[in-house]
Parts: sequence; C-alpha cells; structure tokens
Amino acid sequence: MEKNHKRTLVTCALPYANGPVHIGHLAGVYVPADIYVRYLRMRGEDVLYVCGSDEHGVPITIKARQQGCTPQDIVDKYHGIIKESFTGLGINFDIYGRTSSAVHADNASGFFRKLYEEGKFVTRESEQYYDPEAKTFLADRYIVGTCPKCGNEGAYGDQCEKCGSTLSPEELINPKSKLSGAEPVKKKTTHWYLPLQDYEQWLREWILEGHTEWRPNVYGQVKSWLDGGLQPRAVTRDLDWGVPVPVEGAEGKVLYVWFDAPIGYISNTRELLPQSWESWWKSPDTKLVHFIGKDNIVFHCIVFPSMLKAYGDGYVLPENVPANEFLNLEGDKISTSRNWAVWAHEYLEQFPGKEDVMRYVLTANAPETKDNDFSWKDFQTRNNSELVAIFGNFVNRAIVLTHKYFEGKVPACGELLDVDREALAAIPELRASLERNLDTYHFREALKDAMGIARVGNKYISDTEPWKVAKTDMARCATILNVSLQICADLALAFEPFTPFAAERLRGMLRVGLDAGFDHRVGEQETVNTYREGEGAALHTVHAGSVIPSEAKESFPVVLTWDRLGEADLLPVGHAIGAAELLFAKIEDDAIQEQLDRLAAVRAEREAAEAAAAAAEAAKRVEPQKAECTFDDFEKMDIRTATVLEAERVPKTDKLLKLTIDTGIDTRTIVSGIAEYYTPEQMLGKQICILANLAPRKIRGIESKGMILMARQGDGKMRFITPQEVLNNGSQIG
Ligand code: B3M
Ligand code: ZN
Repeated sequence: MEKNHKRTLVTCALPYANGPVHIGHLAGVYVPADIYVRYLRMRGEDVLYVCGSDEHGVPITIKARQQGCTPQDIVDKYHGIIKESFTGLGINFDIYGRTSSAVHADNASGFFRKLYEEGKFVTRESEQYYDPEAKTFLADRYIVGTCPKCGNEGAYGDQCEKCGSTLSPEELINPKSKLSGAEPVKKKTTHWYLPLQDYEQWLREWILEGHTEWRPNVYGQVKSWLDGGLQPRAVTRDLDWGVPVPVEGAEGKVLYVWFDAPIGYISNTRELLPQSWESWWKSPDTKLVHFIGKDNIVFHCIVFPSMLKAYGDGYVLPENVPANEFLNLEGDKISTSRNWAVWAHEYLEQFPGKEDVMRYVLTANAPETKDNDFSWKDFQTRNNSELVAIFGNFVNRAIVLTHKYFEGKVPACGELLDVDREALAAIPELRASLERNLDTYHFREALKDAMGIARVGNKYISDTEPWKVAKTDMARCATILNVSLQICADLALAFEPFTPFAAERLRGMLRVGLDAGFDHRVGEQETVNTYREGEGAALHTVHAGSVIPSEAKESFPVVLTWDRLGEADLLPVGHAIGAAELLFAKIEDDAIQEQLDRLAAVRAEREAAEAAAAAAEAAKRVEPQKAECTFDDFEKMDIRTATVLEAERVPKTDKLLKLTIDTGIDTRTIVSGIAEYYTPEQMLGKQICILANLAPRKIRGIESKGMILMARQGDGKMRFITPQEVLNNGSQIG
C-alpha cells in the first residue's frame, strides 16, 4: 500500500435528514467506507472518519409542509434515526454532525464570505417564480401544474413524476403555487454564482491527467461534464431554510444546499477537533477520500474541489472518490417516496443480531461498477450457504473438536503434511489479494478473498476429518486442529472490516484481543473520562483529543494484529480458547416471506394508487362530439322514463343484466351491458331513461326491446340516467 501520506481523512456523503437511510445508501456509500476505515486502522493508519446529516434543501421544507411542522422538526427526527442506524450497523464515525449546527452555520457563512470578499463569485439577475400571496420565491418543486407531455395535473415545476419528463416551470400548463394556490408571477432576483468554467483547465489537469486511476464511472462522468463545458453554478437560493447568505442585501436568501453541504465535512471536523482540524484539511500529508453515490460525483469532483481551489489556504483535494452505482430492490428502483426500500432502522429491529449479514450481503452485491439488485432470497441464501455453512461451520467444528479432544487448549502441531502446508500457504496469498483489493476500493473482490480463507479452512477440516483421525492418531488430530485454529484466528482478522460483530465474537471464542489501531477519536471538546476495555477490565481515563484503543488488550493474553494475518502461529500451543457459539444462525423461509409480503403490500398499494390516479385521469377525458345530426333524426327517437320491476344476471355472461321494466306503455324486457357497474339488487325499483322505439333484438336468446340510456365517462365507467324527481313511467324525454 503506497504510503505518501501520514493520515487519511475519510468522508461519507451526508445523508439528507428528510427520511431514514435504506440499503441503497448503505451499499452505495456507508458499508464500503466503513470497511475501508476499519481496514486502514487495522493496518495502523491514522484515520479520521467524518459524516453527518445534510439538513438543508427544498425537499426538507416540502416534507415539513406536508407534515405541518417545521424543517427543524423534520431534521431533528431523522438525524436521530439515521445516526442510530449507522451505530446499529457498526458504522462508527468519529463524528456524525449536522448542517443545522451553529458550528456549520458559522463555518459555511465564513467560507462564503471569504470567496465573496475576494470576488470569486459572479452575480446574475434572473427572473424567478414568486408567490404573490405567500410573498416568497418558489423553488421549481413548489410549482405544480399540468404536464404538457402527459396531461398529469399534478406535475411539478422540475419534473412530472407520472411520465418522468424533466420540466421547467415555464412548460407547465396552468401553473399554481403549492404554497398558496396562487398563480406564480415572475420576479427579478439576484444570486451569486461560482464561475466553474474558470476552473475547467485546472480540473482537467488535476483529474483527467492526474487521476486516471479513478473508477471508470467517476472518471467518465467528470470527463463528460468537462467536455460539455462548465457553466456558472448558483451558490445561493431564495429560501427561508438554510444558512443565511452573510452579505448586505441578501435578506431571504440562503446558501444553496450543494454549496453548504460539502462544507459540512469541514464543519464536522472543526466541531470534533476545534484545535487540530486544519492538520487534516490543510496538510499535504493528508489523503482525502470521499465515499459517495454516483449522483453526487459532480459535486465532489467538480463543484466542491473548485470551491476549495477558489478558497485557497491549502485545502486538500480528494485522492480518490470511489463512487458506487445504485442498488435496486427486488428488481425495482429503491424509492423513499414510494416506500420501496429496506430501511436500515427497520432491518435492525426485524433482524436483531444480524447486522453483519446485511453488511456482508450488501458488500457481496455492491454496485461498484454497475447498478445491482438486492433480493431477500439472495440475502437468505448467502447467509445460510456462505456465512453459516462455510464460515460458521468451519469455526464451530474447529472449536468444538478442540474442546472434545484437547480440553479447549490449542494442541501441539506435529509434522506437517502436504495438505497442511497447502492450506497454510493459501492464507498469505489470499491476504495479499485482500490487501490489494481493499487498497484499491474493490470491496466485493476483497470480500471474496476473506471468504476464500473460510473456504480453505472448511475444505481443510472436511478433507482431513480430525474426528476420524482421533480414533487412531491423536497427534495427527492435534496437528489438524492446531492448523484449523490458526485459520480461525486469520478469519477473526480478515473479517473485522466486513463483519465486525462476528469477528469480535470469534475473537472472544478464541480468547484473543485485537489491536485495530483504535475505534474512536475522542473529540477535543469531549472529555471522555472513562471507558471500559473489554469486560472485566478496569475503567480507563482518556484525555480529550486522544484515541480510544479498539479492544481489550489486558483481558486477553494474545492480541492479534493485521500484520500477522497468515502466519502459522497466531495462537500459541496451550492457549485456552472459549466455548463455541454459533457465529451465524440460519435464516428461515418465514422470515424472508414476511419481508416479501411487506414489499408485495407496498407494491399493491402503489399499483392501486396508480390505477386510481389513471382512472381519475381517464375519467376526465371527454370523447369528441359525433357528426352533426338533423332535428328530424332526433325526432325519430322516442325516449321515455321507465321503472325496473325485476333484474337478474344473464347466465354465462359477466356484463349482461336482464331487466323487466314498466315503460308506462307496457311491461317489457331489456338486456343491458351494465352488470360490471350494477348488481341486479341495485337496479330494482330504479327509474331510468330508455330509448323505447329501438328495434327489438335477440341478445343471448333473450328478446330485448329498447335500450337503457347510460352516461359513459372517460374511464369507460357507465352510469344510468335518472330524472331529478320521480316522474310517471312513459314520460317523454326530448
Ligand atoms: N445530501 C445526499 C444525496 O444526494 C447528499 C449528499 C451531500 S454530501 C456533501 O442523496
Ligand atoms: Zn407527464
């Protein structure tokens, strides 16, 4: 691993605090970042791990309006849920801050002010839509109207969610403000812009020439943005929620969320390390890595670097931006608004103790080079046939047999045979590949390497069958179990980045500690005066700014370190191991079916809503007028009132009712195609209107004399016509 840096600063995209995080966020950003940070720390790297909630932006204000509360209420609710979700999944940032914090407001406005005072912005006057009643400018999303493409009356000023068209407010038919319903008017407003085009050449040199090693999806997207020519980018907005623009004459304006959010990385660092944050952000010895999803590439590779370049002051630029593609769910795009997601906090509630399984499956299916899919069946299969049947099964056999034959102590290793040497020799090779893949952000491949160690162990113990050998050659059995236990210790190291909970449980079974650099950097404001290192150990005092060791050292006689991964004597002979526990438990079909049923219900609800919306739309459709007719044509028709005396379904048909009606002239039968809309019971006694002198016709063998007049709306639904008051049967209609 190249070492041209002294420390690594890892940031993760700040999740919008307008909803919980779901498996798409985890797969895209947070699980890979956590694997990387844990790995670097195990290799002794000094790492700072920063994230936090992104609490500004129009979607949050829309959600607040929808829920009749304030934007602060929304972000307070979801900031907590998101933070707990990360902790629950073992994603332990050094700080998980928030952009509604005072530290960020101060930092972001100071950042803006410096650029403003140094003339790095240009201003532009433009005409924006304004709500004359609510007396506020309207973001595109706050304008609704009829989509010019599909007629959807609920289209937004930026997009029609029905036909997916990207729109501008000008295209909307009959635009209305979502706030007051008033018709929006155009009003002049001035905003500040960062002239990105001024940084185009520099970005080309820095990225297209200097970072050809970046992932193709990232490099390619940056190249197409640069080839397309960069435009000035607005850095302020007319909105009442956000960091106020700190200059005269900017009342009612805030920093654009994508200007303020990346500065949040710096603000969160300042909050944690008010004295030493610059040693991270402004030192050439810092390696900066941004973990993001593909929809954030332009902001992290073009906009934010240009902001830092404009600011100067030696800010570091990202060494890499390993952006993932998107994860789909059961073949469908994950969608917060359509509740088509597996929410992290719900997963933790519904699958207690299976935090690692989700981390494992999301890594195994990580959308690193292309969109990928999560299915509950695959989740169950990977847990049962990989984690349980290979990793867990191997560890369990090695530990159980050591207790069975050697009183739970690591037995002596006798003469090695080829089968032993092959197994032991495979581990360093897998470690080398594991490190290569982790160093280059190939986490899916890295997980295969770690799982490769488990496969080696499982095959070794299956091939050597120590439970049989024990009957005749206890020394040989000892050698086999010694080798097996060394491989178990390798797994306790190799899986720490991927499945930290299981790795820790395995180390507990092996009675070994872990020196993983450290788990948590103590904030300079934070005076953590006590922490417990492993159960039973004494309380320790740490001072602000120091770091807390990752795990018990004193309470275990053996401490594992990453650099010993693959050595043949991690566990010394005679070392007492703990009792075997199940590392992973099988996941039964019913648990999966419950999840599939939940998604099916979500899908059914959505489809019903879509069908209802489509029907409502269709109902509004009006058939064009027929060709002109003459008064004489009309005069020929004899339309009368009549009352239904009897009604029954016509056998073997879905659409026909046979009605016996009193026309005031006679009692007759009419067969009518209204069974889809009315039951016989509903028709009994109703006064209807009929075309009495329509020539009789046989329908399904029944003579039908006349036709009931029905009103048909655009969706094809039919309704019979009844006079406003009960009239005599036979009353003439004309
Ligand atoms: N809040 C996340 C998103 O676009 C966005 C990331 C900000 S990172 C500075 O989903
Ligand atoms: Zn549309």
